[in-house]
Amino acid sequence: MALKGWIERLRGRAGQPPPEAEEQPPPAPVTAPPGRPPEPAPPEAPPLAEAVSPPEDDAAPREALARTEPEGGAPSPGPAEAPAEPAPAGPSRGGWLSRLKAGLARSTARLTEGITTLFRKRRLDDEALEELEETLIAADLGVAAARRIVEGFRRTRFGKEVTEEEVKAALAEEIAAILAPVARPMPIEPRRRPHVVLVVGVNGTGKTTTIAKLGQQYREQGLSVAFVAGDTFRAAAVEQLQIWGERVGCPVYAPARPGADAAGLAFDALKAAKEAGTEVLLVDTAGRLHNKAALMEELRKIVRVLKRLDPEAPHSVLLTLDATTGQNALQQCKVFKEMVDVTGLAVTKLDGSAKGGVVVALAQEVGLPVHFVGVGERAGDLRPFEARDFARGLLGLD
Ligand SMILES: Nc1nc2c(ncn2[C@@H]2O[C@H](COP(=O)(O)OP(=O)(O)OP(=O)(O)O)[C@@H](O)[C@H]2O)c(=O)[nH]1
Ligand SMILES: [Mg+2]
Repeated sequence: MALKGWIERLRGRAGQPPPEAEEQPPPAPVTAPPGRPPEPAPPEAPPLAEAVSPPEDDAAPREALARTEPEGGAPSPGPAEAPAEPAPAGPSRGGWLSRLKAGLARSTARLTEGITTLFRKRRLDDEALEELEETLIAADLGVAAARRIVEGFRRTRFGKEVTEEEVKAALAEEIAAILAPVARPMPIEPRRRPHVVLVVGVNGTGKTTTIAKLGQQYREQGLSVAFVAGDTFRAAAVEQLQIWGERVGCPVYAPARPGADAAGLAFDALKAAKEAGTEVLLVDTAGRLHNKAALMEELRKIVRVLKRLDPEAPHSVLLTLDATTGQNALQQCKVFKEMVDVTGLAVTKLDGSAKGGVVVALAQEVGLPVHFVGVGERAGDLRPFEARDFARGLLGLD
């Protein structure tokens, strides 16, 4: 089809009613060929923020399936949300542990400062345990977890003289015991073709970046991956995902125009991904919590239309939480669980936060699986959550 006709068709599609209003599922807006498999990301690509220009005309119709290959040419500034660094391959386990520890440094400082002064040459008496409980609450572990940990200390170490190192090691053990039940990897079943992951969360919590990081990691595992730019109202959000798609070699299903129906896009994208035999489909969404009712309706509608094509989709609903928001993350869990069937969490920005202890509160009080933690903007900075590593990292232990 000639380009002009194709764009006209896209424009026409944008004005159609949402898919759930129709008796039959709507046709895919575009029959863009699936094309050849994506190329791996260039190992030495320029910094992402400099790779692509912002769109000149936000209102211009876009392709519904955009395959963005890395381009040459002079770098120019990108959208504000674009990550600042390229995405290298994931670090070794040793490298990751030191990165995790470094990322958690601010949280560690907050937690251990109190402990250091508290337990120097002291017996673990009632007063000391009370102070420990306060320290843990101040470090965002939450009242319930703090109480549980202190009770553990009371049972096993009450009245004994303890060194600072002993206290830290024992705390790490108690914390790891709280975290262990929620430390579960996100199951991906490529045979579903595609396994659909709906990524939800409040604005700025790291949805888009998490999608990009996961996309890169799954690609490195040899899976075919595509993204859906479901935050359709913000042209910059679509652009940000397209930049990432280009970088990590994943096709991006984008709306025909800003503001197009997100559920319609999700439906069309899943249909096209099925036809293309894509193994993992990562769906970005809007996070406008200030209009909770509208967001709930939008997310539920996305889920409903996905189920028309695959009754089990979305197979995962990943909620991203920004660790810097501390206890607010618990509230966000509650709100999003009301909206959609959240299956697991990704806790981001632990590197910028002194509130990493909130992961313990989440484990104790919410109990949803914690699939990933993020300690930076690079692809390798998002890793599966491991209870012991995290607990020891939080205490600054190797
Ligand atoms: N330091 C740090 N920054 C992160 C991490 N994860 C994401 N970010 C940054 O946080 C900012 C927001 O991330 P996005 O992925 O755009 O968040 P979003 O949820 O998609 O935001 P909206 O699209 O506005 O709803 C970006 O600048 C990311 O680079 C992390 O683990 N550590
Ligand atoms: Mg986003």
